[in-house]
Amino acid sequence: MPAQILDGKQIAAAVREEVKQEVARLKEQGITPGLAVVLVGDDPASQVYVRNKHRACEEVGIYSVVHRLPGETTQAELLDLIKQLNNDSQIHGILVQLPLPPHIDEKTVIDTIALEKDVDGFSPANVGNLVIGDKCFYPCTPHGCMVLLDKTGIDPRGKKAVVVGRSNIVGKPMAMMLLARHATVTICHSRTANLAEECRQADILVAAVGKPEMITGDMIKEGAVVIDVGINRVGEKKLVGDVHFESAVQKAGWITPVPGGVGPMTIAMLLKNTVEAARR
Ligand code: NAP
Ligand code: LUD
Repeated sequence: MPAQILDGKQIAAAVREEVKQEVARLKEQGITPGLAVVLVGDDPASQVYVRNKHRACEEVGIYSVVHRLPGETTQAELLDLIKQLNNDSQIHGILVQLPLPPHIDEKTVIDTIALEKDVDGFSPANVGNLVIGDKCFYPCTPHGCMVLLDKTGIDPRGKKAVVVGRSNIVGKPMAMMLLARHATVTICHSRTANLAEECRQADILVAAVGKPEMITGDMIKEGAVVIDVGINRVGEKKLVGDVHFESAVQKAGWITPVPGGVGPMTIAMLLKNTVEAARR
């Protein structure tokens, strides 16, 4: 029997509806949550994501400002803008869309965002809090994956989870969040000796690699939950994940599609974090 679909698009819509109601309640108390998104340069994918974030904010009543800066913007100019946003009382969340042009140091930029406005959850202090289990912002993409599991009634406790990819924005925080929910977690990467063998152990398999369709059905345990974080553009328009959907759907118990899986959840979690920032 083919896998059931973890419908990110639908679950994200339900989350946005919840957020909309929370925003209405905050507004009654005189607080309008505000998000500033900063986009440097004209990367086409980033433009799509930033536009979607802005639209999602408007839909739920979050005040949203997008700062579109030219690719030649200097690091000093970008840091000045972030400092200004740090001091802007209408802005509760600040997100600098990645990747940045090569002449700008991502770490310096992220370090400049005030901790209480770091709705991406990328700053060292926030990551530290995540690791030790203190109050923090959950990075949007792994948070979205966890909510997909929760809303579907899949409890990671005691399950074997394998995360393929160890990036700071997806793989590592994903592994930490699954661990916090009592999964037994393995993290795989480009030097993992036998990736297929590791993946076949997984009750929950998360792919965040950035390699089109590299996780194939033969690498998946019968009935596993497969979460495909990958977004890869192949050819002119086609979007595929890191998982080869056609073969994986025959083995998995649950699987996320691409598009319509993790992507919309990432945006919904950004809205949630922005409301949380405003509430604090
Ligand atoms: P990244 O920073 O490029 O990290 C990729 C990870 O995959 C690295 O840890 C790398 O290992 C590992 N890797 C590369 N080739 C591998 C191989 N052959 N076998 C095993 N592991 C391998 O990417 P990212 O930012 O985490 O993003 C991953 C994917 O998710 C991309 O397609 C990205 O577009 C997508 N993404 C989607 C969302 C969303 O909302 N849906 C959000 C963020 C990212 P090493 O560390 O050893 O190099
Ligand atoms: N930088 C992100 N860079 C890239 N997919 C996203 C993303 C929505 N600072 C910062 O938003 O959280 C971030 N914070 N990221 N990403 C990737 C990553 C960042 C990726 C996909 C989508 C956000 C999304 O909406 C749609 C889907 O999967 O259904 C498809 C949209 C399309 O490309 O047509």
